[in-house]
Amino acid sequence: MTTDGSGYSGVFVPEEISHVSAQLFKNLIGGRWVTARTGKTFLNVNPARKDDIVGEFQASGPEDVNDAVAAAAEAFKTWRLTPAPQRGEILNRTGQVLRDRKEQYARDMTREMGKVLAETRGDVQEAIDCAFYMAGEGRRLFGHTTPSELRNKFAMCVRMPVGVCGMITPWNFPMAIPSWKLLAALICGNTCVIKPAQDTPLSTFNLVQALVDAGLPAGVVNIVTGSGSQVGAPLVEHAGVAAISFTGSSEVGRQVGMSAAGHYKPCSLEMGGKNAMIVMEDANLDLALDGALWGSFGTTGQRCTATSRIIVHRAVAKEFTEKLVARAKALKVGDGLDESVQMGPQVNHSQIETSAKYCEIAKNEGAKILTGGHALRDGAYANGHFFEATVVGGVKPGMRIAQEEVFGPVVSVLECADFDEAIEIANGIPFGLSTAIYTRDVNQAFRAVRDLEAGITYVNAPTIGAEVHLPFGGVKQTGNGHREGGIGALEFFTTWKSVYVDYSDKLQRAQIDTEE
Ligand code: UN1
Repeated sequence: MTTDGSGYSGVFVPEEISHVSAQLFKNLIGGRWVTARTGKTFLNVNPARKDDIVGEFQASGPEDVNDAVAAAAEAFKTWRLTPAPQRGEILNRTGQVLRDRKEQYARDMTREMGKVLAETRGDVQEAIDCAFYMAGEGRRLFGHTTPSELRNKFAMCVRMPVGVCGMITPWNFPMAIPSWKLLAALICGNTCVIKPAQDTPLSTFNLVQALVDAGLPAGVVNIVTGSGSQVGAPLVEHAGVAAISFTGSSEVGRQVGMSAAGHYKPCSLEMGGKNAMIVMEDANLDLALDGALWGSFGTTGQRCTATSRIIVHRAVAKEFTEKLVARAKALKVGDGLDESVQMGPQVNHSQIETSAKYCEIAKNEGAKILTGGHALRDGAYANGHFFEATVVGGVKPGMRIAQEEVFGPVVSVLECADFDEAIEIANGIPFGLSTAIYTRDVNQAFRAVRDLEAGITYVNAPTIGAEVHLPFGGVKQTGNGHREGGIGALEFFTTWKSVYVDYSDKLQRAQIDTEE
């Protein structure tokens, strides 16, 4: 890691740890890299090669959260007054730094998270896109003016930062998702404390290092690594934290939301999905197959937007399913650092256990594993958390395999008789993040856009592939009404102030003196 000294007061010295020979990473608090007050650390391990230790990170506790929040509160005093276009310049430079380091950061990410290099390059690219998009917001952050009901009175609404923002981020998009939160919060004038997932802290360090090297002042972003109970929960409850932005499971998100509500805190939750792709009988089947494969097995199925249900019209179901199974079987699974590999490992052992558990559940419910269904343990696979690309057939809408999020390379195929039934099946779940329809009938496509209950609908493209300048999030148990990306993010990270300027030089009473 490097620094250019701009606004950066700490010195990061990599330390060799004798027992694991791993680089030691410290928390970033008030511009200084510091060890946790707990004196404890944890290891970040490559999921493709368990003997490869990516780094040793701080297992922090509530006192470290206190320090980080105090630093962020101090930095807020000046950052909120830094003109937004200047904040935007720092984000613009951050985008350039990330672009220069894209390959290294992608390799670091594949090593800590497992997904293949093409995808980790995409993850870093998403942070680059976000940096440039949010940099531009520094010259917009539009408010609005509106007429006053009184004479000689001016009315306008302006966006204000909310203060110190706490962020809890997942391991599946370990740079893109922190970038959605951090860069949106920063352009709005907030300061931040971020707790990255314990499986993938390095990518957040890399993102924050890029911000620091681009000139971000000390204390504006602070990183505290550690567990949900020791760092996440204290962050949510901390009186000095004005807002919480969380991405993760619906189960944990629910706890985060309830805790934040108890502290009267705005809280943005982005949670689970059970995303459906509808394939109608008039679809371009080869295109739908490409989409199904990418949507289901990209990121080893570990996206909240992953295609996990394919609802196929019965007229084409047999042909589609046979071809899907053949293509899933042919996928090359392995270490994502090998450019020829198409699907990497799952992030940890517990995730492959979950995939295996759902395959069992599916079989017990009467569905059929058409290919896959097992962890890969032989030969080169023995040293990592690999699971076969799995297609489950004969799935009925009410089965648990069709209702619950697996977050692994396991896709269910369901048949439908017509468009209406496809929509009914697609909507018959507790989640509502992403959806897709493959059809060449424009009427059907627009009806799907209207009727699918989800935050995102794709026509003739799979359920993954959201771009940073459009709102990202979902309905039902996927979210609590907020959006990331685009101007949706600004809505969460700013609060409206209504401003009335009376230039009449006399007392005017709203709602009363209106008839002069
Ligand atoms: C996620 O699914 O967890 O839309 C985030 C996509 C990516 C982001 C996914 N741009 O697939």
